[in-house]
Amino acid sequence: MAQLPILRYPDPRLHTVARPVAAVDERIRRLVDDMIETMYANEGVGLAATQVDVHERVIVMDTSDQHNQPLVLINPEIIESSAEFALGEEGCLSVPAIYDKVERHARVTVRALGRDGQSFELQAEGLTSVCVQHEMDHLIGKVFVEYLSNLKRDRIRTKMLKKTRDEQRG
Ligand code: GNR
Ligand code: NI
Repeated sequence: MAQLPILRYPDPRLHTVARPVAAVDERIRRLVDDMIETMYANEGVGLAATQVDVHERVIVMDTSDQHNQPLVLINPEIIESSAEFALGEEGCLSVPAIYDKVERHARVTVRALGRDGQSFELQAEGLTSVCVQHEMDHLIGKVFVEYLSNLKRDRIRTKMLKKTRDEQRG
């Protein structure tokens, strides 16, 4: 297993639309395992392949209390979403130290392939529902800050560019 570098906003590669996985083979299983390691190492509750610069429809998540129940969603599709919406605080490993509120469907039902290539359905609510929607947005090239006002997004962009520059200077 290996940790993968995470793209940081405003990297234009975060806006790439991922293509479906053609076959859940050894290459995809290795990607999944590396993504799980990367997610845990960075204390995230989810990670989309887009964030590690792989533009295929692969998500890993773990919203369990003990962080010991990794979920793998390959080629995920939302098959049902609640009419009810909920406002929740979000963060993103690609936009470190920035948190803001985003409105999402309160509940979603997702169909996906697991690490074994078998189709399954997930009924999600609470943080899991937020996380699935956040990760599926990454797969279509969308970062949560794009739901915020232009003013907030511009401030975040400037802050992130400075932070990245400062870190490179050391
Ligand atoms: O670790 C993460 N926490 C989080 C908190 C609230 C809503 C969404 C998330 S996802 C984020 C990890 C990440 O960036 N996934 O793409
Ligand atoms: Ni994210």
